[in-house]
Amino acid sequence: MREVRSFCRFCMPFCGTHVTLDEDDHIVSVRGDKEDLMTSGYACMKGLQAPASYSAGDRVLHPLKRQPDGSFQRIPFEQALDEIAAKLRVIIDRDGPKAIGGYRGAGAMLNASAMGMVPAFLGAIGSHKNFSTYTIDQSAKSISLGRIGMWNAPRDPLATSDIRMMWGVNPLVSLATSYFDMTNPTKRLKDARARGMKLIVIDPRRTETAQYADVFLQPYPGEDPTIAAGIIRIILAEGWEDSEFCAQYVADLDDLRAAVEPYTPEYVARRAGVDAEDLRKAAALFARDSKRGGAAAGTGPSMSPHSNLSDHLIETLNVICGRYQRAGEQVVNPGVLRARAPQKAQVLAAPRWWEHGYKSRIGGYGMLGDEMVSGIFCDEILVPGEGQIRAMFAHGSNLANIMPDQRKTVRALQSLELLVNIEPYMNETSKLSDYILPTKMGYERADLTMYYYESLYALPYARYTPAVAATPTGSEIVDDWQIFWGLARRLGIQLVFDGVPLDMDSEPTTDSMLAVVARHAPVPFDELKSYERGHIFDAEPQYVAPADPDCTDRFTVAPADVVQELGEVFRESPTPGAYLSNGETFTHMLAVRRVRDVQNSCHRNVPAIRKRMPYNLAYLHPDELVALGIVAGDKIEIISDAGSIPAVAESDPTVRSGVIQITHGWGGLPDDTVYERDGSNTGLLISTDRDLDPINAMPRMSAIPVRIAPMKLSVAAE
Ligand SMILES: Nc1nc2c(c(=O)[nH]1)N[C@H]1C(S)=C(S)[C@@H](COP(=O)(O)OP(=O)(O)OC[C@H]3O[C@@H](n4cnc5c(=O)[nH]c(N)nc54)[C@H](O)[C@@H]3O)O[C@H]1N2
Ligand SMILES: Nc1nc2c(c(=O)[nH]1)N[C@H]1C(S)=C(S)[C@@H](COP(=O)(O)OP(=O)(O)OC[C@H]3O[C@@H](n4cnc5c(=O)[nH]c(N)nc54)[C@H](O)[C@@H]3O)O[C@H]1N2
Ligand code: SF4
Ligand SMILES: [Mo]
Repeated sequence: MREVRSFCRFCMPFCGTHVTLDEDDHIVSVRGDKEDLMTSGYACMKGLQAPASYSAGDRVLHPLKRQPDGSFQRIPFEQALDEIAAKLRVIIDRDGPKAIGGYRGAGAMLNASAMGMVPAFLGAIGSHKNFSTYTIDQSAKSISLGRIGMWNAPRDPLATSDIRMMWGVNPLVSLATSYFDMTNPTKRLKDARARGMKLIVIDPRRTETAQYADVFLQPYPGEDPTIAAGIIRIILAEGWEDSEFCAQYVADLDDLRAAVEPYTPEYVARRAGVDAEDLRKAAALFARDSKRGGAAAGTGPSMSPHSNLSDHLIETLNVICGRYQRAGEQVVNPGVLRARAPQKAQVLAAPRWWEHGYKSRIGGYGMLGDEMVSGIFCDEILVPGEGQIRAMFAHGSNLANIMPDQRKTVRALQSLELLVNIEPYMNETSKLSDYILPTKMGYERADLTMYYYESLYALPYARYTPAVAATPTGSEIVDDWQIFWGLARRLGIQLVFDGVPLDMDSEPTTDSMLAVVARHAPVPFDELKSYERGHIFDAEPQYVAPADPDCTDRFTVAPADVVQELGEVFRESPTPGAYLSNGETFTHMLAVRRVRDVQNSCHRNVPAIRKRMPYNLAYLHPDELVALGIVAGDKIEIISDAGSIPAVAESDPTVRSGVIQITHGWGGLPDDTVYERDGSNTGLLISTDRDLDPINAMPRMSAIPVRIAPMKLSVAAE
């Protein structure tokens, strides 16, 4: 037995750990490293269960190929690549490169040598069919920046914030939040509050995070545009905005003022189910009583209808209150692995990226960055015609489980000529795949802390780890990037990884891939590797520079499409308890929510976790249970206009009345699910045939109108 230091790679904080290995270098146990520079010993249940997770019974130990009878048989890795490359060549010759697609999920993103691979591979082929979970997550953030414009320096950092306003985000559980600190967030929040920072939380649930709030609004889900418009209206009416900043940098403040005019405190309070006085308290605390710090949303607003409008109005709070760093102020995290960008106290006018360049044949949706939007993923596969996707690489994403509209997703995946799943486990997507190419798990590979999202760290921190654990005995498992490199070589195409062309003649190593990622670091790669616990690279501070003298760009807070949607929202005026959707009436709102024990669809294969959480419970306020005539532990059916799922009801006083919450990532394939064994898939309640937001095609994944039927009744009714 021996102990080594490394970091967990199950989710974004990458907690520093001590890993105990047996004589074969397999993991025996994991514990948090108290001396870790960022996470100070924090490690969660999921991370501590890594040994059980890595050796779970459904881990795929060899490349597998589907047989005509649906069973899977081992196939040597190189042969699998030969066969896949041959199929790709046939499809590309026949249908062109647009028939090849890729989809990245968390398994691809939390892996520095792999995360750039799908775009690199598709780019080399010449296909735009590059998707990721970003567009069923918080893609609204890109739309806000694209329409408001961007301050060329960071928002006010946590260290100097006297206020934070959190909309539908629960960092104390999700540990994955932008614009906070995801490394040990409970400690960070306590520390910030101890030095006087105030907190406003807006969430239909009194969350773990909301326990620390100075002002807490508990609205119905889906009312963020209403509430944000109401708060903006109060701020502007009272003159609490930063008028100097607005005069200099905001082009259309009067248009904004006019657009939010109908959103009076009384109207907002009635509609959103909050107290008008609390709304005023939130506005005053944010804008009048605080000078620095800002507002940001998580998945709550970004998964509900009008996701882009919500995020736009939330970011607008930062704009009108001038909550950005100014010239001369220190940039707290200028980055380590990425090249340092110039930071200037100036605006870059709204770029509206999606209005230029490639548009999807489905719905005319444009690109977000270099990605297509997930809301049309299934139709890109199912709808015949020029550009139809015929082959798909799922990379670290359990598509058949986590995509909204599960039945349609399964139908789409089954209709493909070729589905390759790059994935360590026999999950729902694996079961539908033609080839499963299993990969190493975190501790089994060398890695770097996040580079693409490194700005989410509160400090300029980076860390390298070697592979510390051996892959399972007798397995044939590779690093993710080897799959793409091997296929590209067979197809005779040049891979460009993170902007650097790879040698296509002799295979790189994982370290050489990581050296590419780290090429902008302030120290040579070998020095970076030598810091056993990583390093905070603060030797050369960066300061916000003054604006370019000729810069005249301004923020646009009230562009025509935003004003129009705000008008539509006003006209919608839903009635709590009687929500109309697709011609039917529903009594409750289903709101998304994450739980501590699992990460999306992962960790369901760990016995200790299943003991705590055998299936995904449906949380309701105790009064709601009484009103429904049920008790905790009763089985219910949750019915939306798209489908229905069974669940066991659980009493939870933190959930607002009128709201039901159940986490995603559970259930098996649609016709092979037993709730007590598998849980339920909430994607069955969502349609991607309708209810897609404009621009980002975000499906309605929260604020879903539902009704709840005790299971006995529904069985009798059948
Ligand atoms: N343990 C664990 N951690 C995770 C994950 C996990 O599955 N498990 N998933 C990871 C992923 S992929 C992501 S993207 C992040 C997400 O991280 P978060 O965005 O923090 O996700 P949640 O913890 O679900 O918090 C969302 C909150 O939004 C509230 N909400 C729901 N609907 C609405 C609404 O319409 N308006 C408002 N204002 N609030 C609403 C919910 O009550 C909930 O408290 O978490 C990551 N971390
Ligand atoms: N209804 C509903 N649907 C949702 C959400 C919701 O709140 N409600 N949330 C959405 C959000 S925000 C997100 S981000 C998505 C999450 O969607 P996914 O990212 O697809 O979800 P995960 O279950 O985390 O899947 C990650 C997969 O990567 C695999 N994996 C782990 N490590 C590695 C590795 O090193 N290499 C490879 N190749 N694979 C690895 C895991 O086994 C797992 O199957 O779900 C979305 N879907
Ligand atoms: S799974 Fe837990 S231990 Fe691992 S990085 Fe995430 S929070 Fe840290
Ligand atoms: Mo996510």
